[in-house]
Amino acid sequence: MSLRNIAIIAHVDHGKTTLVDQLLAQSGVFRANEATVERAMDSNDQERERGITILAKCTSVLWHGEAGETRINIIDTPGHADFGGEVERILGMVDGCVILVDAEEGVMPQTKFVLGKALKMGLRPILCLNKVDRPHADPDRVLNDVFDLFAAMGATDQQLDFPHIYASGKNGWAALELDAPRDSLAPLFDLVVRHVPEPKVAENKDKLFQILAVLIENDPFLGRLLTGRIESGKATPGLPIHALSLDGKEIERGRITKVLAFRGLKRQPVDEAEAGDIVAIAGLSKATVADTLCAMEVATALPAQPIDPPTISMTVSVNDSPMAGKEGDKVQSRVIRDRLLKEAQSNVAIRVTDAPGSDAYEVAGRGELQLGVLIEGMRREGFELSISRPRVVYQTGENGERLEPIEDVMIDVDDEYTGVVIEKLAARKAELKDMGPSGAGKTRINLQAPSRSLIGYQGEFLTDTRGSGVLNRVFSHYEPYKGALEGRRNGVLVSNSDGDTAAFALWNLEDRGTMFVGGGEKTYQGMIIGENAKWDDLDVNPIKGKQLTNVRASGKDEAVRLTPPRRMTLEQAIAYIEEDELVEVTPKSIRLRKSILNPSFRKKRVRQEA
Ligand SMILES: Nc1nc2c(ncn2[C@@H]2O[C@H](COP(=O)(O)OP(=O)(O)OP(=O)(O)O)[C@@H](O)[C@H]2O)c(=O)[nH]1
Ligand SMILES: [Mg+2]
Repeated sequence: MSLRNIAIIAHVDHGKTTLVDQLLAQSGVFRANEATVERAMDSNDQERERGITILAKCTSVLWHGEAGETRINIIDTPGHADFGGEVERILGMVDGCVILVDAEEGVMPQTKFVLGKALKMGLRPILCLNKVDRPHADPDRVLNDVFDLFAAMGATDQQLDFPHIYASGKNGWAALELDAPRDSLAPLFDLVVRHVPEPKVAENKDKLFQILAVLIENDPFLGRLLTGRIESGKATPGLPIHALSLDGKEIERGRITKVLAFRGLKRQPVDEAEAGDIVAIAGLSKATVADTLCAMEVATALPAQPIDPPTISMTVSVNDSPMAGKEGDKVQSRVIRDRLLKEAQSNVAIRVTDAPGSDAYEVAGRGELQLGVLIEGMRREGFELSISRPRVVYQTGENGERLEPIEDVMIDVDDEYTGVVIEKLAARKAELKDMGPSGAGKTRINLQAPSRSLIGYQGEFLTDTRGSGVLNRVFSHYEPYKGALEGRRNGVLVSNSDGDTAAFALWNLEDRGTMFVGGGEKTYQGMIIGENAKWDDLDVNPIKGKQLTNVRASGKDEAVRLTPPRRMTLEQAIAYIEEDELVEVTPKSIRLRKSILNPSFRKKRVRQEA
């Protein structure tokens, strides 16, 4: 039986996981009762809730097509830039890839990013113009754009001659021509089998065993599982192996305890797997991604892409607010530390170090969303934490100068909001690259901006564009530090007392700004309860209202009608706070606070020059 290894790559939400669902369904791996779950590969809670893929996952199908029977290993990759660090390593273990592009949205920043990686690895991608069913889909325009993109990215002649296919993953069809029948994904399966070569390494079957670990996870029963494509030899349970780091140092010795092959949504222990196949290996406990697992006789590591360095970090510390310990049961510094270290072991993109000060840890990762996912996960496990404002991780240039990460930003907005968006981003030291109409009264704006200036911008952007704008960003490169930036323009309203908020008191405060809390909620001195309409911070009393002698409304206290408070998600809260503020996270609440609760010890906010 022949074998193919492919990865599905695309910009976030262009339909990778949905397509994989249908590939699984049409190859018959679901039993009747399994077929009902949408995006079955997005199997963890946060993936399902957020509707995005966080972890790359492997699956495998048997396809009986025009070329007979073929096993196809398929890797579904995350499209969001925060989780894109693994894509390059994943592309290293496949022999082909399908690049999906939404036929309505067209080429997006992450399309460019993943295509660039694929071309660099020498792969010959298959272009899948997806979501052709969408009302404004224009697959031929998008095909042209992608061709230009291939050319602009220095594709070889062979790569430029890429095959393309039209599809609606959701509706389960693919077709080589727009007017061809739209009845199944068979044309895509057959194209993969025809166009993607068999794994080259398959000829190394009789050599010594070697595999490069590409994905890592922890299984409650089997312990650490390392997934990769067997580079040479055979994997069999019981085989003595050792793990070598990138530089060839031995990390540990052990034995393979299980070899797991991917079969649909399941993994199946097998007695043997050969060079070329993608499997998960159990048995080692220290080896990680980018390490080589190999027979004892092998002394050199396989070449690997080193792990990308983290770009942002934040301080995680114990919750020391007056409400500490009331809502969660994991509150001690030691428990937090153990949990963070455990995360860093199985998530190669996260780094944890002790932070200055007591009971605080520096957690670094690839973006606000990635860190948000970690904190949200901990919160659900019962943790209480304090989180600082994220900072970018600087690098040092050759001459000792400070370098900061710069991102490509691509924005689609209704024409009328173009002005405000450009103005805001210019103030954040973004450079306009180009802009132009993108159809239907929208403008597309391309910029480059320091990552630093984008922390917290998303929320403001949505407000400025009345929720109609779409902002995409992806890491580009490092540049010399661009100088200080203007901070948040508004100050905050800070509670000056402990107790429950009173509706009347809040009603009185409404003309000061926007409230973050409603009536009857717990508050404490130093807690941020709203945004001041002015630039400075204001200590206010949300507990006791002044006598409302001048109010002639319907009279009764209970009749006070409050504007609904602005509720922030965890990520929004983390992005909102300033240097001297914290987010208090518990299983039940997300509160904003001043790091110093007592106003007499707090530094006054200084006016930011506009
Ligand atoms: N109209 C239409 N919608 C689709 C199609 N395929 C997927 N979608 C929708 O697009 C959204 C994103 O789909 P996903 O499959 O999660 O996209 P993804 O590429 O896996 O996203 P990430 O893994 O987060 O990068 C979902 O709401 C799908 O229902 C399609 O062929 N047509
Ligand atoms: Mg997905």
